[in-house]
Amino acid sequence: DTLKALHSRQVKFIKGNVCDAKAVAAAIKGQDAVFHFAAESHVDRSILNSQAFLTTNILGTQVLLEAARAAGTGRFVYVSTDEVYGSVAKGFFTESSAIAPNSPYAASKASGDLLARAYWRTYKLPVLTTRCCNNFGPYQFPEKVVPLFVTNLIEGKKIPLYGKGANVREWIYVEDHCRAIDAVYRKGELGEAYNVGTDFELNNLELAHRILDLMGKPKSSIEYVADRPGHDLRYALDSSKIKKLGWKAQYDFERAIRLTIDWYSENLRWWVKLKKGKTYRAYIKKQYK
Ligand code: TDX
Repeated sequence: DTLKALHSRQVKFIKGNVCDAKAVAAAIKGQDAVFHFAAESHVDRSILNSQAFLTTNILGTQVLLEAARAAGTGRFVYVSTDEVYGSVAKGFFTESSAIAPNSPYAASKASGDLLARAYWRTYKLPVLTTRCCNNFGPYQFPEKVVPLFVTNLIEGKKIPLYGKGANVREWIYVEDHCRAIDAVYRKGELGEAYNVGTDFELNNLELAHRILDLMGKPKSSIEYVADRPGHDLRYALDSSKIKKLGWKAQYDFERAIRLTIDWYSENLRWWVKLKKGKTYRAYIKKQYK
C-alpha cells in the first residue's frame, strides 16, 4: 500500500527477506547503487523482543554488504541513525563521537553501521553512512510518536506520553532526510559518515502541545504513562559536515507538522486498517498495558 503511489515504470517492487542471500543477490544484480534502509526500527518493540532486530539489522546488513561486494555494485549507502551515539545532555554529537547505543534497537543499528565501515576498510566497498535525527511525515508507521499521536487524536483517543515528556529529540521532515541521502550518495566522500539534522529540538511535552494545538484538542488528551526503560534523554547532532555538501533542511517544523497532520487526516484508508490489524493491536496492548 505504501508503494502504491510509486507503482510505475520507475519502481520495481521485489518482495523478499533481507536475510535471504539468494533473493538479495538476485535483486542486486546489475544495479548501480544500494540504499540500505531495511530495518526493524522501533525502539519499544526492540525492548519487548530484540531477536528480529539482531537478525534483520545485523545479519541482514551483512547479507547486503556481501551481495554488493560479490556483484561489484557502486555506492552503498547505509541508512543509520543518531541513536548509535547514545544520549547527550548538552552539546552535539559529531561523526567522530563515540558509538554508545543504549537500546537493543540502537545496538543493532550501530552493529550494522560498524559492519558497513568494516566493508569499506577491508574490501574497499564504496560505503557511505548517514545518521539522521527523528523523522516524521506521510506513511510513517503509527507506532512512532508523531503518527501515533496524530492518529489517536483523529480517532478521539488519548495520547500516551512517556514519563514527564522531558526527553528531547531533533526533528526532520522525511523529504529533507531523503534529499540528504541523495546528497551523500552523489557528493559524499567514500567511507565517511554524515550526520543529518535540522538543529530543531523539542521535548516530548512541547511536541504533544504543538500537535494538540494544531488539531484543536485539549491538554487533557495527554495520558502520562510509564517511562521507556533506558529512555535516552536527548539526541542532538552537529550537522556541519553534510552542510558542506550543499544540503540543508528546507521544511521548517511548523509547515512540516501541518503537512503531516493533513496527510493522516486525508489518508485514513492507509492507516485505519493497519491500526485495526491483529498484530498491531497485540503490540499496542503489550506496550501500553
Ligand atoms: O507512545 C509514545 N510516547 C512517547 O512519549 C512513543 C511511541 C514515544 N514517546 C517518546 C519516546 C521518545 O522520547 O517520544 C520520543 C520519540 O519516540 P519514537 O517515535 O519511538 O522515536 P525514538 O525512540 O526517538 O527513535 C526514532 O528516532 C531514531 C526512530 O524510531 C528510530 O528508528 C530512529 O533511529
